[in-house]
Amino acid sequence: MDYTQIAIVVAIAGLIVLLVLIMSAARRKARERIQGAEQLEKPGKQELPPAADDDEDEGEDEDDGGGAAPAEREKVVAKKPEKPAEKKQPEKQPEKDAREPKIVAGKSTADRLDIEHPDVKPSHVPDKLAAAHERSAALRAGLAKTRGGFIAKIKRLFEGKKKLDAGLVGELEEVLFTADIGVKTSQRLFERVKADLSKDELGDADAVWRVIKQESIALLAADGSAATIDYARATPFVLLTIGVNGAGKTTTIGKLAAKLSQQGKKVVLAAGDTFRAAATEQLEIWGQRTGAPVVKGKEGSDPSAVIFDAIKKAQTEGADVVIADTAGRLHTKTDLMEELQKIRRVIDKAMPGAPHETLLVLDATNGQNAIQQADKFKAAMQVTGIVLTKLDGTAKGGVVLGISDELKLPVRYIGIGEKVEDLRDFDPAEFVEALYAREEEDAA
Ligand SMILES: Nc1nc2c(ncn2[C@@H]2O[C@H](COP(=O)(O)OP(=O)(O)O)[C@@H](O)[C@H]2O)c(=O)[nH]1
Ligand SMILES: [Mg+2]
Repeated sequence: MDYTQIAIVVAIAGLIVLLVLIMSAARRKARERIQGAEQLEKPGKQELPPAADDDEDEGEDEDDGGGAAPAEREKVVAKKPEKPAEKKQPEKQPEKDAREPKIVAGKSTADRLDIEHPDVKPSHVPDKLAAAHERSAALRAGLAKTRGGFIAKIKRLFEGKKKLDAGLVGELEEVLFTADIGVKTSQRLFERVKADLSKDELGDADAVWRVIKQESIALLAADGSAATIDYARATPFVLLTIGVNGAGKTTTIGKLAAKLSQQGKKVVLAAGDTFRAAATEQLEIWGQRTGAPVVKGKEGSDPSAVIFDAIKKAQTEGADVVIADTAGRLHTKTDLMEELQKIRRVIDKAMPGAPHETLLVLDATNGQNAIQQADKFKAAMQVTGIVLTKLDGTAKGGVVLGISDELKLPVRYIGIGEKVEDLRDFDPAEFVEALYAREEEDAA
């Protein structure tokens, strides 16, 4: 019987031990579940850089399961408040994530407002707008002196007047004719204004401005001024620059080489101004800046031969564009025009059909003299386009109207400063807007 009692006691003790074991296992499982839930409450935790503290905590928790000492428990409890603090950052994440799909849906005004949040705006859009704004502001600044000249005079005529009287029409005629637009072109502009005025008896000042602007754009856009040069038309595309000394040929070539290189075109420069050693050096500096090789000859050597070599080099190396510089003045015994004609013939020998563009470079500060110069060059050479430089340094920018109207040649580029970006494709509408810009726009 004693044995039976002992067996019962042992069985009860075994049961108790088993019960204790089951309970502690259940407790551990319950704690694991709570911890799992806490982990789930921290979305994006995996994306965060692993925090060393977290790892240590987990290690301690595991030890707890094996029966942690009270001191250790306290440590764990003391560490707990850190968790909500850590959670603060990830908690923001879902808010942001939730906002993004809302924007896609774009249902409410609030959502649309969210679209305008700087984080969400496509970054290139404001950049492009800012660049365009900068471009037109630079052009306006470049034309400020011209605007202060005849444009300001016209504006003063209209000040405080809504209607034009006969006296004012006469004054307008005078201002136009004394501007550097040129007699013929001024007449054309004025006739147009008068014709429009006669329709409505006396037109208002705004209408006159509109007519002058429209007629200016029409003048400038004629003869293909709006068309830019198609450099892909030939390979290599041969561009010859001509013009008097100091007009800005070499500078324009350098700026153009920079622009074309930026577009990924391979450019070869020909130092065709062999008259002065300094001219070649000037071109070489641009060559170094833009990475374009410069073909040169000795001082006083045959410019035709230098340009011929440059075209051959471009052909063998697969270059896209050859830009040839020329002298603007020669030894008195040599005629510049004859020399240029020879250059032209030799270029055609090097590559039949070339040059593909002959740009006459004119200095805007010369005003009406630029038109007279152009007439001489045009008589000797097949000029295909005009580059008008130094518009930034003169009040005579109106000459561009006369050049377009009288020479019947497209203005390809304009120079409004000495930096690369100051050589601009000529856009008649953009130019006229900048030329007649109001003072408020200047301040902007
Ligand atoms: N302000 C201004 N200066 C210019 C412009 N284009 C050329 N120049 C300057 O005019 C001067 C003569 O230019 P250059 O290219 O040597 O004339 P080239 O003799 O025809 O080759 C240089 O000092 C240039 O920096 C322009 O658009 N604006
Ligand atoms: Mg030069």
